[in-house]
Amino acid sequence: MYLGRTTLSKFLIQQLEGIEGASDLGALLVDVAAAVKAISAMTAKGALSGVLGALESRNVQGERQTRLDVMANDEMLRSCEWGGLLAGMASEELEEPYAIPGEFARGKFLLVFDPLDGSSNADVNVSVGTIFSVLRHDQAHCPRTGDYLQPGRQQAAAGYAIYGPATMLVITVGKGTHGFTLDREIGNFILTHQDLTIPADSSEFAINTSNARFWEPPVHRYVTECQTGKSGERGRDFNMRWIASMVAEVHRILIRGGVFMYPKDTKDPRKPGRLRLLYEANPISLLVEQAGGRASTGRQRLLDVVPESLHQRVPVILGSRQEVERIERYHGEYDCGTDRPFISPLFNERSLFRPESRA
Ligand code: AFP
Repeated sequence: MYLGRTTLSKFLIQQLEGIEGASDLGALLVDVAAAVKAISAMTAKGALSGVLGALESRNVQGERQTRLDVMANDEMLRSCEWGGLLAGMASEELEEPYAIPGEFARGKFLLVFDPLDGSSNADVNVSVGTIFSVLRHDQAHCPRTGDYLQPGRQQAAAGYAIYGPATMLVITVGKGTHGFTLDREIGNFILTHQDLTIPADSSEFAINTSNARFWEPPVHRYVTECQTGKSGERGRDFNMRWIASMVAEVHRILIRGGVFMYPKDTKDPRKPGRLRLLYEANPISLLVEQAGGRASTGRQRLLDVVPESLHQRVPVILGSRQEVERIERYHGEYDCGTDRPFISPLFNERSLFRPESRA
């Protein structure tokens, strides 16, 4: 394939050879790409679009919706509902799954998405994105919520768009992770990053450190070691990033390595993490694994988590394999109590986490 010349459609024809439902899956990804082009045009207008800012409404997460959230959601539904490729859709912005209107034929895939991840950043002109996951539904019945609750390892395809200085589409159909850059002059996505590969090792981590007092000890142990750098356990200095747009963090990791953490914390005991499993963690985890990285809850491979509800949240630790393996090891040592010599004194006296409260 030629970088800088191969279009998304041409690449998909070759990539999907031998995959079940190849032509419909390829056509669906082209429909998603069309939606992404329209969302890119919306976000590129910035304040000129008159759609920045938050609405009074809140989504099922209880989070304030932005006008762009709603418009991006509508765009995904309108672009993908009519092609006869989908049995149904689910979105971060919709409490219940979206039924394909009666006038359109139904297909054998489910599309699950976060239409505008990081949308709170749109007002300050920081990169945002669309994250999507494709599941199979080859049952005769209309999909019910339970049909969406498939572990991430069953995804037929996954991807994200990042609306940054350039608009890019990064996808996998299970044969590696590949990046396409939007050429606005011809309105086409062109292959620019074939077979993205995450370096196994890294000295860059991303986490919202304002939540440190709510973290479990293994996360605190890992971050403290990164912060003590050369003079500590790791013997080398680390760099930190936090953009508050998962898509932007993940894109950086796919290009140059690193680890992204939104771990389990005690900030809101009802929520085992901030990020949603079906339309954030699962598609991103498939892309990361297909690029040679690792994606974990800290205690389990993310793609093996069996969903229990449509908007379920999950702890997310992903990126460079060796760093994620180290964090998993720290969770294991904590859970079986062999981490005592390593954890910060903070967790000895005044700890939120006393041994009897071990996970
Ligand atoms: P929004 O879509 O509500 O802006 O949330 C973005 C996000 O889900 C994810 O993309 C970021 O990594 C994370 O939240 C940022 O969370 P903090 O606001 O706690 O930093």
